Amino acid sequence: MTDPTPHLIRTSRDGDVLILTIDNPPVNAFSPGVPEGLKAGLDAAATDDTVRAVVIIGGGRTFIAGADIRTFNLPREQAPDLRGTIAKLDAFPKPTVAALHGTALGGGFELALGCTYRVATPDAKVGLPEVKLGLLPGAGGTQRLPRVVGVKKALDLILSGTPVGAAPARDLGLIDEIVEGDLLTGAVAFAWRVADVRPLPRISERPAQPDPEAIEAARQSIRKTHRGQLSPQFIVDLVDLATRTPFNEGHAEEGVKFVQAKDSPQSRGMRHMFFAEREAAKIPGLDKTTPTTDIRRVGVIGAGTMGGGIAMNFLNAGIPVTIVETAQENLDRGLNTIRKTYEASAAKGRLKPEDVQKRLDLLTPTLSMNDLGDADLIIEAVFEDMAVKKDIFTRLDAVAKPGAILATNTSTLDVGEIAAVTSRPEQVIGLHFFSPANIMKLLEIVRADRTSDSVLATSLKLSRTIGKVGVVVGVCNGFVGNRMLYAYREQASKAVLEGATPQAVDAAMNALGLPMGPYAMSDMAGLDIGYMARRAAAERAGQPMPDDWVDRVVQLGRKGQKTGAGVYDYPDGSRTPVPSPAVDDLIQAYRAEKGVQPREATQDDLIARLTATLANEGARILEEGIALRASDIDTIYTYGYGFPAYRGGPMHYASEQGLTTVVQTLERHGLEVAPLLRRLAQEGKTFAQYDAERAKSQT
Ligand code: 3H9
Repeated sequence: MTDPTPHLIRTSRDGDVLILTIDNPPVNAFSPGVPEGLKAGLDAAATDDTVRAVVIIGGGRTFIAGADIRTFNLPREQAPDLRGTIAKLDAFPKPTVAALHGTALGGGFELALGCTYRVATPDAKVGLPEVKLGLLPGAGGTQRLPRVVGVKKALDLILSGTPVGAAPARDLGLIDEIVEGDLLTGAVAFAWRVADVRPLPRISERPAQPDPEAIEAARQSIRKTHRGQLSPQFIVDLVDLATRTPFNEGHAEEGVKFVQAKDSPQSRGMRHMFFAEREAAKIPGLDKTTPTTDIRRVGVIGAGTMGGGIAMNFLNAGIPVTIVETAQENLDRGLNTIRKTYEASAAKGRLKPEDVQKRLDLLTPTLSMNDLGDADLIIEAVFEDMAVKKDIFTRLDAVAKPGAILATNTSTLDVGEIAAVTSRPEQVIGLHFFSPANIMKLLEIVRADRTSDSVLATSLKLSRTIGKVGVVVGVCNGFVGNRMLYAYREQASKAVLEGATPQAVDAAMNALGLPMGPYAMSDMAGLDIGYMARRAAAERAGQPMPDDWVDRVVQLGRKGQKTGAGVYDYPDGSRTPVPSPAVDDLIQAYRAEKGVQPREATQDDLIARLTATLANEGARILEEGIALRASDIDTIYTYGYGFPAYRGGPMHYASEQGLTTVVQTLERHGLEVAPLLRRLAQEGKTFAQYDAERAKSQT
């Protein structure tokens, strides 16, 4: 037989089994060329009497990892026909075997479910992660999965989007056989065994049992877990539908809902985040040839909340840590917190009990910095005081071995100034973790003026090793995330001065999808922290501290949840914010003092004002070269500050609103518009276009 499939599919034969190999690296996404090749191969095999069965397998490192996400912006007629390809498989007159390795995800797994059989390597993973892109499985997944695993399990898998391993997938009936040894050989052997079995076991012909309780429970749960999101609601409706209609009807409805979800701003936002996160790892001037250091042992200075959390990242990754404190009491307290955190994880079943001790065994506590001589990376995590940090780095310079990376976890201070006290400023970098450092996924990697490429490349690699999303930023007060936070808080404060209540500001941000507004968040973190940072920044700039009603709240001794009172009251040790009459009085007196006549602000106006402020500060950060791309800013703000991924981060959100609208909002509130933002608005462009143009000019 001549090769009928010149596209992204390779065709071969093993006796009477036709093998279709998808060849679309790196992840065999279902791109244009894949459906054409598969369909042509199937058409040829259907009429060829010498073919008794078909095996579909992925070339390279994986089976199909899903529809090609980049094609979702194409006009419908140009989109690769995944649903049509699976329909062809479903109607195919001979057995089809999907041979799975790597990650069979989304449309890839749906294609496998459209085959008559599935075999997999022991380490393969299968799943339907579309919800993480604001989508739903749109190629039969919502209709086939409940027919195999039942409504409850199907909802668990599709709503979590978390892939499952081959063994649990086999136990669920999603995989027919696990192949030890060569996958293709095993798949062909399986195909021979089933070649004559009739009728063909088609999932679409099975019934799905109704489970109204599971449907109701899922509806309740997504209100909390996926607040404000569209696609999870569609998913529950469609899985329910699978139990009440013939396959074709449910499948048709799934197609309609998929397009609705795909065309929604929510999915555009989440798809933007998918690529933004991956783009952040690409730094102009660095490539695979940039040398990196192996980080085999880490030192952490400071066993407080931050130092302890930082240490845990490395212990979790199996990297030994030496942790240094100045007093035994502080060291003991820090160790105790780490132990308790691990024990709590084990109690919740998130960590095997034996792993608690294994991780603690990797930790060496000490009171002497001299014990850091064998560390490849040392991270300083003491309080924000330049003099203290300079002293530590001077001492570290004397103790650390040549080539060791010296990092500071400062969230505000000039990393270059800290580096300058050492004899090796090129080895110094900022690694800004976010609290709680063992949980938050963001790592701002602060490149100072003399940081070497190798130290930067090592830090980026390390961020992946410890499961963080590393984003490279430059030096300025607050770097990217905190600098934007300062501008946002300042604007929130002005909005309150002008008439909004703190709870209205928080409710607006909550409605946008942030888990907490600025005041609930400051109360939780400690109001005095921002106060001290502002005071220190003013001192550094040699200016008086700007007057702000929030600072007067702190001056009353109301430091947030920890003192039972901040912007809100927290009666009887509760963590639920309650509006405070005392703060209300304080705000009214403050307005009177400033001669401000309060006026109401609508929720939409508050959202527009605060998000415009974020984008405006972001635009300045971009202009100054502190961030490399607008998408990096989105990654930082989403992973570090709770901006909802389905809004795509503040820069993407501003582009969705239209940058002209954003400029008008800023002007309406008397704010100075960043020149870059004004220019893009005038040119009718988005921040994504700005990123794309810059990337082009750099190549
Ligand atoms: C879907 O299937 C809808 C259907 O239900 C219905 C349709 C009708 N498309 O992550 P990595 C790129 S929705 C396009 O660094 P890893 C990625 O951008 C889809 N490109 O590797 C990167 O490019 P670059 C459901 C994709 O080993 C490169 O591949 N599927 C896609 O760490 C390497 O990626 C998903 O949501 C794609 N689908 O992780 C799965 N996937 O080198 C999404 C990856 O230029 N993918 N790329 O930066 C993943 O979860 C991970 O990529 C995977 C590999 C686990 C596969």
